[in-house]
Parts: sequence; structure tokens; C-alpha cells
Amino acid sequence: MKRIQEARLYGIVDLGYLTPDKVEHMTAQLCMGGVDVLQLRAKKLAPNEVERLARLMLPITREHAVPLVINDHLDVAAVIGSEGVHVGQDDDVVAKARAVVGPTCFVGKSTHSMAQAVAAQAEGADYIGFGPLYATGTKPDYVPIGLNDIAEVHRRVTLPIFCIGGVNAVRLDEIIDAGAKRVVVVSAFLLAADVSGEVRELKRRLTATSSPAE
Ligand code: 3NM
Repeated sequence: MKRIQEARLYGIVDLGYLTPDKVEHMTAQLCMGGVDVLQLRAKKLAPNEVERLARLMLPITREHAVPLVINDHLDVAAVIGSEGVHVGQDDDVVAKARAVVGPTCFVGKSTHSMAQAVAAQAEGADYIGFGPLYATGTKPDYVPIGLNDIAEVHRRVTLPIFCIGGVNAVRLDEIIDAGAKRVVVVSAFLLAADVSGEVRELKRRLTATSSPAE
């Protein structure tokens, strides 16, 4: 299984962009393209449906040694034994998540400012999302934070930092130039005509830059 510390490219199967019957095919395409980690995000589905979809994804992600992360549904993550879980900005949420999912499941947290990023590290998260960099229809209610804090957050936070929100092939170079080592891509993958090809291209360009440890 790939480690979250080594991951550069994070994909999300977001049920805002595809119907449940497409989940397996999309999972396979994203994994074949080379995502290093994959999340299931289904804000509007009931827990039993999230569990059903997660169980469809797991054999595919495991075949590709890609960690599967469950968004929000701690009980689903615990019962299926996913490699990771992702939580939002609630207080003490990392500790609460760990209490449910146990020590072997990593916990990621969304952050939307420098202060939140530093706090998430103090709280014991295993990685953070940092964004949204740009306005995005995937999370429309959030104010974009831009690129200016990317370099500084990498100086102040030693956890893996996944820059998120509006990341696509056109913007990737300026995001990397701003200091990003890792990115999350949602709609630019899910809406691509050639999903695997799009993943492969972004992966190639990300890994052509320095290693995440540098
Ligand atoms: N979280 P896209 S931005 C799920 O800033 C999510 O925490 C964000 O989707 C955050 O690649 C975001 O389509 C949406 O812009 C990312």
C-alpha cells in the first residue's frame, strides 16, 4: 500500500459529478492513471449507500495499492477498514475520528487558512487539505484563499499538505511555482474526456518537480 507521506496526486470520487453506477469504472480509471490516494465523497448519500460504494471501490483501490479515504463517515471507514478518513473543520474532530477508526487508519483534515493549517497539525492530523486555492463549483460556498500562503504553510506545517480547489492542468504550473508539492483534483479529472490520460499527465508534471521532502 502506498503511504500518504509519499503521495503527490490525490483524486476524489465525488458523487456530485457522477451517478453511483459509474463509481467502479471511475475508480478504475483514476487508479490506472496513477492517483496516489483516492477519496470517496458523497455529501448527499445515506451512510449505507456510502458503505456500499466504498465496498465496490476497495478491491479496485487495493489492487492498485492506492489508499482509500472516506469523507466524513467515520463509522463507514471503521466498518469497511479503509486506509484513511477525511474530516472537516469541527473542533476536536481528529481525536474523535481516531477514537472511531482506530490507530491504523490515517486522518486528514480540511483547512482553509494558515491558522487552521497550523492548528490541524497541533491537533494531530496525518495530512491536511489546504484551500480552496481558486473558486470552485465543487465547494461553491468557500472563499478562495489564492496562492500566496502556499510557500509559508510549507515552512510552518511539516505534515503532507494537499493543495485543493480549482486545480487543473492549466493552473498546475503556477500552483507548483507557488510552492505546492501535492494536489487534490476533483472536477478536472471527473469531467475529463480521457480520465486516465488526464491523471497521467498531471502525475507526470507533478513528479517532474522536486521530491516532496525537498
Ligand atoms: N475541499 P475541484 S475545495 C472538496 O478547500 C474540496 O477544503 C476544498 O474540487 C477545500 O478540484 C474542494 O473540482 C473542491 O475544484 C475541489
